[in-house]
Amino acid sequence: MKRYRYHAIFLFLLVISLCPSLHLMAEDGYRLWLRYDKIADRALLAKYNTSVTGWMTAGDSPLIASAAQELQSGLHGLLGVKIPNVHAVTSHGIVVAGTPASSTIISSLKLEAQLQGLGDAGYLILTTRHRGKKITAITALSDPGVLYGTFHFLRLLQSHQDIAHLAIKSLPKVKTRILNHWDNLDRTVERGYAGRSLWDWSALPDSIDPRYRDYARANASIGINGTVLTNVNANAKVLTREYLAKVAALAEIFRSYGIRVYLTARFSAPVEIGGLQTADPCDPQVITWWKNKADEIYEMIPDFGGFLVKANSEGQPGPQNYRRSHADGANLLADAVAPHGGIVMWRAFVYDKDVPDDRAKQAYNEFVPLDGKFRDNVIIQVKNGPIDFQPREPFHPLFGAMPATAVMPEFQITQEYLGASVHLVYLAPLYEECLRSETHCAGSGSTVARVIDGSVYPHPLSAMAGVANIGDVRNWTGHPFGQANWYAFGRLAWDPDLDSGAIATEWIRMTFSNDAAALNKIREMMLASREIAVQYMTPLGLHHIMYYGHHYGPGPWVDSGRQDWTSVYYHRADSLGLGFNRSSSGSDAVSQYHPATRDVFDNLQTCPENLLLWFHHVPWNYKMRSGKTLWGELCHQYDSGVQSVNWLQQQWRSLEGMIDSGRFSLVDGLLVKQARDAQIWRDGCLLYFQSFSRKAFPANFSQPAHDLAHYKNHIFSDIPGIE
Ligand code: GCW
Repeated sequence: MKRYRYHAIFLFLLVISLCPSLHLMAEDGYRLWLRYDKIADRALLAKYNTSVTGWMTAGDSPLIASAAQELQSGLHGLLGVKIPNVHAVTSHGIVVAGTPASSTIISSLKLEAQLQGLGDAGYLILTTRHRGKKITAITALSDPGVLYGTFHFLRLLQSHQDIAHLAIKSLPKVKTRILNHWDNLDRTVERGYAGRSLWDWSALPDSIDPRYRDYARANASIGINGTVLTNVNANAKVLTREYLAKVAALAEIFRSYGIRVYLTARFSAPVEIGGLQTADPCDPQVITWWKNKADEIYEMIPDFGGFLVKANSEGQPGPQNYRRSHADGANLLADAVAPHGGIVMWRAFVYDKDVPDDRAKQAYNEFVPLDGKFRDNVIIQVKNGPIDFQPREPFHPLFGAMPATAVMPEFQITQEYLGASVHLVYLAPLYEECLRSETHCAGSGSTVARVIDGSVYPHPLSAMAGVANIGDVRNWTGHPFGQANWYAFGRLAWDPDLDSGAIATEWIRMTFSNDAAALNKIREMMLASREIAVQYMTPLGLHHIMYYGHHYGPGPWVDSGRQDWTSVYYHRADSLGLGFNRSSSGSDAVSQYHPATRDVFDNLQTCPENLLLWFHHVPWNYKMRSGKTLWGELCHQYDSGVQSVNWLQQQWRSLEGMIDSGRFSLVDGLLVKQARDAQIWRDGCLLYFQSFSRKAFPANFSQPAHDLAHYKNHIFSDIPGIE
């Protein structure tokens, strides 16, 4: 008897371990927004089952193979039955994916006029007829377009949309939609909070982690078409032949998903790995070295995208080491990759502790005089704001200020200054705020989005970069809601005019639930979350007052070390008031904006209150629009931030049972930490600023539990990626 019992238990365990659907129930977040679980709504399922009875793809490229694989697994999963791969349209409901060149069915539809202008990535999804049979055509002028259209079509099913009468046309407004990985060759990730780097350099090129393909799939599903594999604080070793072979292996996989590989180029590489005495961009040997290096790379990776460079910034080498300009440096590399169609993304994130001027002004001062001096295959990569990925910054004044040069934005997806992978912060509203900002550079309507997509000043290149939040933890991003930031970045790079609420809706439907009650609650949380973080971290335009080094907790008291890395440099608290005077009576950073914007920021009365302390040093008793004094408003902002995190917690708890238990309890636990640390932000910052304002906390204000010294000594020892 006993023996049989053991057999039975063993058999049961074996079945469990082999049964895929039971694995899926575990819901560990690995599948991201591409879950393809069977649709539970029977009526909807019945409708879909008549609209989709078979599928076919045309063409034999790896991209089309990826589209076919996606249709096969996606339709099977969502509809709960195997949908046949057919070779002819003999019934209604066939999905036909291909280009007019690859598919006779598509070419017979005579879609030339509609396909015009779709370029190499746009697509159409049409409900139409072929020989009397109703079909869904997913078509484009190129194979990447077919793949993007396929993902869009599956998204419609995943998010329960009507697919009976489709007439969708979509094309990207930005050409290069690219992730920047700050991944080091030892698999540590700078500002990474989701485990180690995905790239297993020691195992490459011989072993290929299946995860590489899943990474590429996820990116392609949101339109991302490029990835910079290595940290901008670069290691020249990645440019050696040995490493290039590893890079080529990754490029091979990513190619099937339309993703090109890029590398960071360490400016001193000719010295470090080339044996030269100099890296001077005007030295003939250096020019030849880069040219040969580029030739070698393209011989191994024919579709290599190009280089991303951080030069003369935070200790990185660059052309200024040789008294040359950023244009000399960028053009050196641009000339090397130009014969192969490569590009150079040259970062404008430069500032120098020895330059006495306001750090916020330095990039503009450095780059505007170089406008027009860069090659056509150079694009200047500018952070969204003039300091450094803060919870709120005004848009960078370089947007719209270099009409003769292509300029691209760099957003941070990883939450360096926004709570790492612990705080629930949906970043699309931050990206959107920057993209919709009016630069006024060419009259009204010249928003940052219009500048970077080339509609204000046309250029051959356009691009948008996001610093990735991805690592090798099972759910990719640590915080389940970090996935939404990756998703939103891709969607906005495709179309910078998308609405952050609409993007959240798509993501929630695919990732968590199509149930209206759950959807609305989660969306409400997401859309409020960024402003909540601003409130408990850096309200009213405060910035860069994070803890020294790790940037997770508060550190307004940081006052030693390199001056432009201290907090006191940025908040300028004193007995009179608070804030950095960047108005015309101060550092005059305002004058880097177009006069229409400058005047608004310059005037205390018209400056938006959410940027007040960014641009002005404001007296403690200054009357805010709420009627409170600055001090009273500051207390109110920090306090409401904390209360709102408590609200986030309650909202989330009310979702129990509406979403799977795995992700429910993970987020629940993270919110506990977030609430605790938001309270530390509030109490630490207010106690510190109180030592300048010398004012009492408002009536009914809950007093900090400890004294200032306690907060100054708080160590955040349990934050992933932070020691
Ligand atoms: O925000 C700062 C970060 C650095 C980063 C740098 C940059 C990669 O603290 O870690 O270095 O910006 O963007 O170059």
